[in-house]
Amino acid sequence: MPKVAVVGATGMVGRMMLNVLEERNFPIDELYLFASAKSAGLEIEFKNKKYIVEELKEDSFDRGIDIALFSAGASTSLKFAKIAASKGCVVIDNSSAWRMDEEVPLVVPEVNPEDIKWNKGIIANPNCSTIQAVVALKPLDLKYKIKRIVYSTYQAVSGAGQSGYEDLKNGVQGIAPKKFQHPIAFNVIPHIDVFMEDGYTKEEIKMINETRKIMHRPDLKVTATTVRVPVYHGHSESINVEFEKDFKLHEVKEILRNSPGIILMDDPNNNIYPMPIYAEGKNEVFVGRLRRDDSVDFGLNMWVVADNIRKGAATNAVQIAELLISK
Ligand code: 2RA
Repeated sequence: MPKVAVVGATGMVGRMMLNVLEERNFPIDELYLFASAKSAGLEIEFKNKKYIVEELKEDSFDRGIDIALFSAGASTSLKFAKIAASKGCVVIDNSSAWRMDEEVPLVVPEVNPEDIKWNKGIIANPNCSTIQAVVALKPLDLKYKIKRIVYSTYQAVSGAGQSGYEDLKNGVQGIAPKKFQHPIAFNVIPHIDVFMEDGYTKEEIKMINETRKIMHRPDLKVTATTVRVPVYHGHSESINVEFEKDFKLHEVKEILRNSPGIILMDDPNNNIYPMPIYAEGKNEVFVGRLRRDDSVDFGLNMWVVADNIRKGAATNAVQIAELLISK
């Protein structure tokens, strides 16, 4: 059984990683919890046993740790992932630090599990909004070959961490935001992460580049608009896809219904479609509102929702760890 570490164990995603490891009964010989000096000494319970959080240091991985799940931000990952890998540990990193590095596979287990084979000690977990999109798109790309994607996202405040969550909670009582640039309560903000020179935000660029890398389609035409909405948990996405080949809507539904990690929720006559309040706490990607886009030859509109802290982060990371130990 592997020795496992969670780095960033006290954060929102780190705690969820522990929940998911426990729920899925991931085999663990020894568990180590790391965080910054500020959180060191805190106690966290895992499988009815209390663990003390340790400060992450350069020698933290000198104990034969096999797998480390990192969710402590890009600067921590840049500093410590290579140190961990040099000691024989495989790092599954939830930050953006390594995602576009050519030496690092970027993996969604339902989409490109084979890419874990060429890891050199670091495997990157994609951005939450990308993960749920590619789970829904990959089976359709295999059958009809995607020509172009237009993403429009409606992203929950928890994607911005605990402080994003607090901004919404306080905002409904009229308290000014600390994390976001504007009030998020009773508002939507078309701005996630920083603006780049071309007018896109970094979140939008992540969706574009990561989709291409995960789907092995470097030239795929993709564009995105990413928006923060006053929802605690669960990112929603309107995805407009144009295929090379024609499709039948009933076939698309059948493919999605039978694809791993997807729950089809598409019964408009009964008001059934995915929504964040239903996706919260679940590990699957929910897909609905499927309809033809007749403004192009072979176009499809879809609505895709998932729990951003689970499938968009912790669950995907634990699934990668499961792939590693299943080899
Ligand atoms: C967000 N996608 O929702 C980001 C988190 N990685 O802010």
